Amino acid sequence: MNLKAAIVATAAALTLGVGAAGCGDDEDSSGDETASAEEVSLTTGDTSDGFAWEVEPTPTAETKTISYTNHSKQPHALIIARINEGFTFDEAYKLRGEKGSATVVAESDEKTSPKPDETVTVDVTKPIKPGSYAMFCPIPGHYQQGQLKEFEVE
Ligand SMILES: [Cu+2]
Repeated sequence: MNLKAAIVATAAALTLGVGAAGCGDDEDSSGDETASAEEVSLTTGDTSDGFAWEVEPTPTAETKTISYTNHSKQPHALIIARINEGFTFDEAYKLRGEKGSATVVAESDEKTSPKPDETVTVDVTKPIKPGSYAMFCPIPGHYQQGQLKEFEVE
């Protein structure tokens, strides 16, 4: 009886220990800012007043693919575009990237626009040259509710 209790307790402690170690490892790898940005993770989800939009790490000239996970209850899409000089992101969005306002470097299509609880891979199809970029969901109203990250590439 006592022995059995001890074994159960030991097993529980081991399980906890493994769990804690696993967590620590995850934090180490995701927090490594010097790691390659070849694959960028993008996670979206619903919040009380819009959408979450977590990008890790920030894309660089080396970025080749975006792993896009949708925890939201509705489908989403993705565009990464260089916003050309003389235009703000809002202006380029209204112009749909026309009139030289933006250059799309990655864009999800029917297959790579994630439905709820889906993870897809979106490829970068044009060189990410130095400049100002926006990474956003092009579905009307969505970037205004949080699905937007603006970043610079040196
Ligand atoms: Cu969206």
